[in-house]
Amino acid sequence: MIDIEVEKLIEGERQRQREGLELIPSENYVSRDVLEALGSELTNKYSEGYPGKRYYGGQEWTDKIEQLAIDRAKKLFKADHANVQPHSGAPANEAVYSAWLEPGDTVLAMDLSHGGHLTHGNPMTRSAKLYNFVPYKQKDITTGEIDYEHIKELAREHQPKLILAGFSGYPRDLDYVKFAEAAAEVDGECLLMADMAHIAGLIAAGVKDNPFDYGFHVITTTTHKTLRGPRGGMILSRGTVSTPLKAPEKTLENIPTLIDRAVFPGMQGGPHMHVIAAKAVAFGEALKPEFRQYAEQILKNASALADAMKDEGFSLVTGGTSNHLILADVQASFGLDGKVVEEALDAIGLTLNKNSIPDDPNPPFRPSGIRLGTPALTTRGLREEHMPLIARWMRRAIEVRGDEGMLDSLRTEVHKFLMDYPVPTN
Ligand code: DSN
Repeated sequence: MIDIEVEKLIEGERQRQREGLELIPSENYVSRDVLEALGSELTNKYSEGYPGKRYYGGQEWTDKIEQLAIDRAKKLFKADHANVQPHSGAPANEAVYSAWLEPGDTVLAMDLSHGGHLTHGNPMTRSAKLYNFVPYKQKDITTGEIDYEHIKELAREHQPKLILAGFSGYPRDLDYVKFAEAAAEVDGECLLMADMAHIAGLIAAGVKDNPFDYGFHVITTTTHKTLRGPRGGMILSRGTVSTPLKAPEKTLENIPTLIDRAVFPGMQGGPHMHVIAAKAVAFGEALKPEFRQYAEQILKNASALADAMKDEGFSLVTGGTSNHLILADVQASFGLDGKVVEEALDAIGLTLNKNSIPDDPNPPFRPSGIRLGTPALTTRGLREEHMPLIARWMRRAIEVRGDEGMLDSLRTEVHKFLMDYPVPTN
């Protein structure tokens, strides 16, 4: 690069990623092909519209690229339709809301502290100001079991237009059949939407259930978590795709068309074609048999890490994990808040995030928990046998926090170990 100042900063981040271990469950290391697509000339191009129906000329290559991303996404998730243009997960969710709901309509979604996402009705968000979100929770936080009977009651009482299954901080599986039963309690058409951002790669690989197999109409996701693609979003749907001149009627059958119109021109302008090309690359990688092995290993590693953390004295929310992520109550385990633990681990090159636990008495900036996961470390080739070592480092860092010398020597140990497990460069 000619801009040395920026180059140095990027190099710093590259080194941070190589020398430390990424435990944030929503992060990953992408392939060289994904990086190359992201850094391509496609970033120069405006392509408002959809393949074959654009508002600018010069689309002979971009049309093919977007269509390839769409076709691969549909195949991966058994969808009738894929919109690969959302810039990230939050706009993908907002686009579905605006495609289907009218202001004031009711949505059932998981409570934030019980594992839901900000865009699932946090009062600070724009959608929460427009729509009436009614939260559901876990029935038993020692097992993580969702209160499905209560969801049914809420559906009967509030007659939601949309029921949302999905999470960003929930370490267990969802029972999609129960959500479909709740939707059946609604008199009119109720959209079943799954926000699968965290587990999209696991679904694509076939190691976790696909909500479409249980009657869901829409899946939203990001493309950069377990799916290991570029930072971005996507909306998959079941229904009929058409291109009417006027807005189609709001029916479940018309959902794909309603979504396309909600994304563009409803919410976004020009799609990021370099990101869409990188999505196509990532989807191609996820279609390969090796990706299933990768997804299986993520789950094995998460389960082994959860066991090892328990051995080291961490109290785990729901008692363990059934997916790629782990939530630990560090207040209960060590009398410390999540911020202190996050900083102690940062000091030795282990990156995770502080996180609220269900009905957390502590504020979000000093919550009682930490959240971590295994997608990125699995990409580096780590396996079950390495998980006790990570759990031990975590406990040691907590014990010696504040002692710079001890933290430095732990950091060196982590770095040396990781030299045998480099960030893949192919
Ligand atoms: N920020 C993402 C996560 O870390 O789960 C969700 O949007």
